[in-house]
Amino acid sequence: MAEPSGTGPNRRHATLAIIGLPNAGKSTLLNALLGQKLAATSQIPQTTRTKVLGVMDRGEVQLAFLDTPGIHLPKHALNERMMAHVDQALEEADMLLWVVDADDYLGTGEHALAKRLRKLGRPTYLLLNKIDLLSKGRLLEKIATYKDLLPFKEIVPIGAKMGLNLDPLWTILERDATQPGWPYGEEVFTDQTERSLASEFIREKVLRKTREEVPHGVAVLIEQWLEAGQEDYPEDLGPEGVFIAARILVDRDGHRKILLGSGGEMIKDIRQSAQRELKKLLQRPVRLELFVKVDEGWRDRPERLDRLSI
Ligand SMILES: Nc1nc2c(ncn2[C@@H]2O[C@H](COP(=O)(O)OP(=O)(O)OP(=O)(O)O)[C@@H](O)[C@H]2O)c(=O)[nH]1
Ligand SMILES: [Mg+2]
Repeated sequence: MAEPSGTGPNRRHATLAIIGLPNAGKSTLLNALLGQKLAATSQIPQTTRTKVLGVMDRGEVQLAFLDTPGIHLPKHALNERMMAHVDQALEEADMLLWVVDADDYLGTGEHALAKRLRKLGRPTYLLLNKIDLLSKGRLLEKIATYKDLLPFKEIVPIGAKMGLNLDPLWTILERDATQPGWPYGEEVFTDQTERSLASEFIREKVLRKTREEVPHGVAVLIEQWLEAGQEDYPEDLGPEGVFIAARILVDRDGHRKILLGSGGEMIKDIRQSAQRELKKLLQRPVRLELFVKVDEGWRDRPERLDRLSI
């Protein structure tokens, strides 16, 4: 019979916050570590808006990873809430994984974060990400540039997107996870619901297909989630299917027009790729319907942010 969680005599754990500036590759790393997609990723900075838990049990060790929004100066209430998620993760974590884009230069954002982490004094690992974009010589230069920024526990070069050099990272984390017991049951993989994952994956498709100001003003609300037997469920979807209707909020009418695209081409494309992804996620037939709605100023309305669980 399986041991109940936390009771094995040698069981230990660590809670690790994955932190850093926007676009460093934090969510890509979370997905790579978990071997499954949990977090939306895109080339647009500020993709992640909340804290996302992913739990991995490896032998006696349980590692609880917290993906977080990229650290930036908040312009809207939305961004303030995003930064509150970072604060919370920093509070909860006993170890920090600071992900940097090693292909980018070390700037004021990194210096500000280093200062904050120095004060916090938590064991911090520097993950130099995107090593696929660097020559060995440049990587060595980068290590030299970063190494005196903080007394890092370790500096590990990785390539989250291709899963490069994750084995040494696992070895280090398993070695250093020393908190007694397991906080999560063996069945716990994430704190995200199917609905929240679905809305994030739909938003991801929007981010990947739009540019400039549009992605930052987009949010997705799941309006309907119907299974066989429920009223209005389209019976031709079969007994295993799920019908999902989602509303895409945009900040202004110009953005709505961009999202629809000429002759509705853009939204059709987004719908199709999101529907494909949701089928993979839910492992069942999915029919997705999308509606685009202008909700000016939603990023500064607390009740809207509550409804979006941000
Ligand atoms: N070349 C390369 N690109 C990567 C790597 N890891 C991540 N990326 C890309 O970097 C971009 C940002 O990745 P995300 O994982 O969304 O970054 P993030 O740090 O979570 O960003 P925010 O949520 O906005 O803070 C995406 O286009 C990724 O595909 C890598 O190892 N190599
Ligand atoms: Mg992210």
